[in-house]
Amino acid sequence: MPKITAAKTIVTSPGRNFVTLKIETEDGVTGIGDATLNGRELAVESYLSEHVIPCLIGRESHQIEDIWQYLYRGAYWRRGPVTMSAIAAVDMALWDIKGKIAGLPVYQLLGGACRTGVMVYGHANGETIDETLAAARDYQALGYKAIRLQTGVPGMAGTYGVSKDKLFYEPADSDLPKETVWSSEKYMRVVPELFGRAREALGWDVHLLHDIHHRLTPIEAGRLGKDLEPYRPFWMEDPTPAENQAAFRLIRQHTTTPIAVGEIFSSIWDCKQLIEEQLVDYIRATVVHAGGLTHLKKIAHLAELYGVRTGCHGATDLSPVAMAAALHFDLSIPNFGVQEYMRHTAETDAVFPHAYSFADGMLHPGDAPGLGVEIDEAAAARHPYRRAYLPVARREDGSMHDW
Ligand code: KDG
Ligand code: MG
Repeated sequence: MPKITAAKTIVTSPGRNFVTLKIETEDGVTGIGDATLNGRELAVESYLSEHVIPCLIGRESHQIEDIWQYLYRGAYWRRGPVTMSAIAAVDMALWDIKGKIAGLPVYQLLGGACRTGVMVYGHANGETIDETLAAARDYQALGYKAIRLQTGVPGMAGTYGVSKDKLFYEPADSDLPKETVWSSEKYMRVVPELFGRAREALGWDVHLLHDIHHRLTPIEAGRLGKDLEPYRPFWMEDPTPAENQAAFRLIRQHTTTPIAVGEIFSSIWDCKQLIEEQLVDYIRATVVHAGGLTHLKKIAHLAELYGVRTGCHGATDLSPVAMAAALHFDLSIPNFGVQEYMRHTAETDAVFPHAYSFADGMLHPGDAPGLGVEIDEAAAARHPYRRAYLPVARREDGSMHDW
């Protein structure tokens, strides 16, 4: 079994920051993993360089589960986004190496394809409902079967999900956190209107999604879900902060609008009650922030028992390496729901050449051995790290709110 002989991190910013771990075996096979944690990139980089890489050298690269357990249990300090993103990067890189040695794409190692492709959703957004609907029509023209709709809220500048550049929404765009203003009352008036107009303009043969981004109280979320029911949304995402998993019981009592949660979860323990009590319909934990493929498989298997499907996070702050890993995972599990897909810029794609491709509303990871993504280190070096924070939100009276 090939031993790990070297590992290093690569930090690059082709339009936005990415942290990549590269592991090499004694046979010269290399694998890469994504370790990007938006706005906290160097914390994960340092955790990897200072605390993880020294423990990897000399280990058997094929022993993916044992290395996962070693890094998780062996740290004593468990879970949390920094630790779990670092473990995820190691895990992805080891699956990549195993696939390259086997000469197989990773989805074959995970059990083989359960479907012909991975249905993805794109982000349509605009300052006004008309702009959002125009963007949604562009996505329909590109072949998308599922579209997320976000619109500006009258009377509020800088609404979550509304970008300057239509295809490349990027919220982490300032050297210090930008302050935005939030009003749940104003927001809750505009979203049902958006969905009503969307059904008139786009018809019923397209899945429509919406991200609340942790902004509402449980009872507010229950009311918004009820108001959206006539328009049959595919899901409402992150309706309320999820630290208190029991809070979702209240939302469930009031609405049949499906609920998706989990993009900021880092382990199966964050999902456990939501899944076991069937308080959500889609679990959005993703490969880079929830411990890699090894851990995400366990979350998906638990969800399968309770009829919960997956809907992995796939914003642009997940690098093409994490996107590829998610696609191998999505293709191989029975309870896949949908995959988020925000297109990366051409600059990012040039740093991370990849085998996955989009056609007819679906992504496919391709059949290159391993994950099917490489990092062009010379191109990466041309884009040095730049500090970039996500915004923060305050209510109209100046008090802090969840961004
Ligand atoms: O880093 C934060 C983004 O990934 C997040 O704001 C995007 O909520 C998001 C989504 O659903 O893509
Ligand atoms: Mg989200």
